[in-house]
Amino acid sequence: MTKETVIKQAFEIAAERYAAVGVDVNKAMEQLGKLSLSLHCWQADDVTGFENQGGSLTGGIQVTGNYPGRARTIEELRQDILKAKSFIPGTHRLSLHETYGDFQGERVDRNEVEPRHFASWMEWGKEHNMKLDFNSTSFSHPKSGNLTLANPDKAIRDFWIEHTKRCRWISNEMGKAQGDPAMMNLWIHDGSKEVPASRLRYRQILEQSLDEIFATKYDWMKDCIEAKLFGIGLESYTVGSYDFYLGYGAKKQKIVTLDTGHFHLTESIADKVSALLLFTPEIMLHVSRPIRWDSDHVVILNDDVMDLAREIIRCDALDRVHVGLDYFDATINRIGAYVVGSRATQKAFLLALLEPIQLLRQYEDEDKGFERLALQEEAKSLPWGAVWDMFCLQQGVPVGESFIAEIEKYEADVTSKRK
Ligand code: RNT
Ligand code: ZN
Repeated sequence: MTKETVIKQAFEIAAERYAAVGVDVNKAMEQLGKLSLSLHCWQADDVTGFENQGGSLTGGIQVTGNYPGRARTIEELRQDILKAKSFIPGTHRLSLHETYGDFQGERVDRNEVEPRHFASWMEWGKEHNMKLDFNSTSFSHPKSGNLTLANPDKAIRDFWIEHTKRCRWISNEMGKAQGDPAMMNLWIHDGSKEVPASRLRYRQILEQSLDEIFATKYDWMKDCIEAKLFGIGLESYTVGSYDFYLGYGAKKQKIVTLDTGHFHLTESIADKVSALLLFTPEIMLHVSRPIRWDSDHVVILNDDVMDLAREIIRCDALDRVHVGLDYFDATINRIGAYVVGSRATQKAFLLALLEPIQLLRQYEDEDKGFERLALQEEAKSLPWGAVWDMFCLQQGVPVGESFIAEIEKYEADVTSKRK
């Protein structure tokens, strides 16, 4: 039997097993095909960007490892992203940070950036069928310090307000050019190592800065605000905590970004989805994998990601949830890291789409607790892998582990030669 025949036969059998519990596998694959991930551009170069080449990463975030082959230029980054994309089924977006502009050797400070610095990205995105999302960048800059938008020093605060306003403008131009709003994520690292004398003071300042930033209305971008628990060196207090942004988002109808690494480790992010959907317009996700802290390990198919995807599907909210990735691992092949994390996220959504939800809900309505539990358990071992393989085959990307050798080849031919 050829590999293709094996995949097809396994799929036929799987389809029958799923049909027996009321699940249409073709419909699930069709829905999965429409789910675009927003791939984070910063996995390929360890969050370096193209602004101050050689400057160190600040803002309480850290990349560990020094595996050879980091993308050093915009050309290398684009080449790596296209390579990664070729192993990920479906059509995806690209999330850029402000520091990834095409500055062409010009020194452009954060309060001077303009849409023209992203013109080549917009063309590139169009050419490769990748819509763009955007992020303002508060870290890795001489004015970053411990406080940016929440800084009592008006000069510094105004610098970052101007930066963030310009990032919204850029996002809007991206959205307009691609005929689809760009998601603009606002995450700042503001906080302190020790407990401040007034937690309130900085939050009041941040609220005012945000109001000023959001005063302009745009049609082609959507504002997302990302909270965090703590940063390295900023352990005692984070101005933009979850409570802060949840409150702000609910009050001002902004999209709250849930980064799966930004909560206490036993807190369920999945449980937040249905609550946010009731009170905020949409949800932005940063899918990541925290190990003991916000370590940004490569996403794998674990319970946290499966629970999260399942909740989104159970809420029938694929059209209101934007799935971005956010991790950075420099200890392994970086293109491999993209592919493993992206495919794991997609697998979680496939599993969610294959859940025999009608039958589970029927049991629940009938107060049949044992039956519901038993079916949930049985669903875990239904042959979803055969559906995943078929999805990859249909989408023209490598099935199963066959992408490993291809990434090794790219490493031998391209990334290992970057010295
Ligand atoms: C940091 C946030 C933020 C960044 C990126 C680079 O903890 O998660 O989203 O990871 O903006
Ligand atoms: Zn994040």
